[in-house]
Amino acid sequence: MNKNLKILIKNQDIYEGYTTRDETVNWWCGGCGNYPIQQAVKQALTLEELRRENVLFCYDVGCSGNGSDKIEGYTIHGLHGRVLPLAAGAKIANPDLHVIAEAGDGATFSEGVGHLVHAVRNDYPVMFILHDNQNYALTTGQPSALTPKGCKMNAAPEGNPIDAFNPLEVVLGLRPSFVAQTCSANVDHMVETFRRGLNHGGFAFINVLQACPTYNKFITHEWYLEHIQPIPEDHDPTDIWAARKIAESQDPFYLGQIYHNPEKQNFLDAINEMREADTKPVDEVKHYDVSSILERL
Ligand SMILES: Cc1ncc(C[n+]2csc(CCOP(=O)(O)OP(=O)(O)O)c2C)c(N)n1
Ligand code: SF4
Ligand SMILES: [Mg+2]
Repeated sequence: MNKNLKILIKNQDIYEGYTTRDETVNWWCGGCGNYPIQQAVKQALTLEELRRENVLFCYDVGCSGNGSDKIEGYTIHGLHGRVLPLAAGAKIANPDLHVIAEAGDGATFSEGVGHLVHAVRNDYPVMFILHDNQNYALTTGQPSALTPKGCKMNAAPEGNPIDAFNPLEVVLGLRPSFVAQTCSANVDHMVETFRRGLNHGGFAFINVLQACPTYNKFITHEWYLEHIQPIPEDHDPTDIWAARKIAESQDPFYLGQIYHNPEKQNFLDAINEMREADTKPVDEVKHYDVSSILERL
């Protein structure tokens, strides 16, 4: 039996802790990549033996963000494009939490692009999962900044007239500490990538190429399986120029650890050096007795 499967069976209670039992939740469309992404997140947490009380899930708005009703645990479901400041604030206030932020490509590269830039620059210790389905899915398939030029979408029936960003190239230009790419067509690969992101200690940017067969009809899991390849074994992830070369390829899309800068100091280490304090912000929160206010309600 494979080693991971043995650990998953041994830790079944951890996995079950994240599993919603509510039969009334709305589900995603058939064939949607959000299912295997959420499955892989739960497996990665189980393999790392991280119980739900030690984890905070921060969700943006979108089909991706609707993962918040389909998982048990501490969750914040924020405004569109604003998940990263929420995640960073929660992590700074309570550094012992493992903070996972998830957002769509529309939120991340349009409404929230300023937050992304500063999350990478500050190296907040957060694992960030980009659900890269190359469209604004929840609002029914409009082109996003990651939709390839020429794609016929809702609100662009003649084809998207504008070139897309390459998300990896954008982030590599910001001096990140961790950049990886994986795909919703490969659960095992996502699990390994998320485990690496959980152990990173700084801002782990993980681009998940995600199938959305409803609005990006040609980008199915079958299509991805023909267009993805592992990063060549001789790739040196500490070499930024090699990373840029890997990132620019879109056929194939390379899966794996594209870049890693172990020298970068994360935000918490940087501020702790300045504060010279031996307390965490969460230790400094005062306790107030609100019982008299509650009695008046
Ligand atoms: C500030 C703001 N702008 C726009 C919207 C409307 N809106 C909600 S979800 C969404 C699309 C989400 O697309 P994406 O972020 O890629 O997530 P996906 O649904 O594809 O997972 C939009 C435009 C909003 N709620 N708030
Ligand atoms: S519209 Fe796309 S992203 Fe949204 S649930 Fe359906 S397949 Fe998934
Ligand atoms: Mg999207």
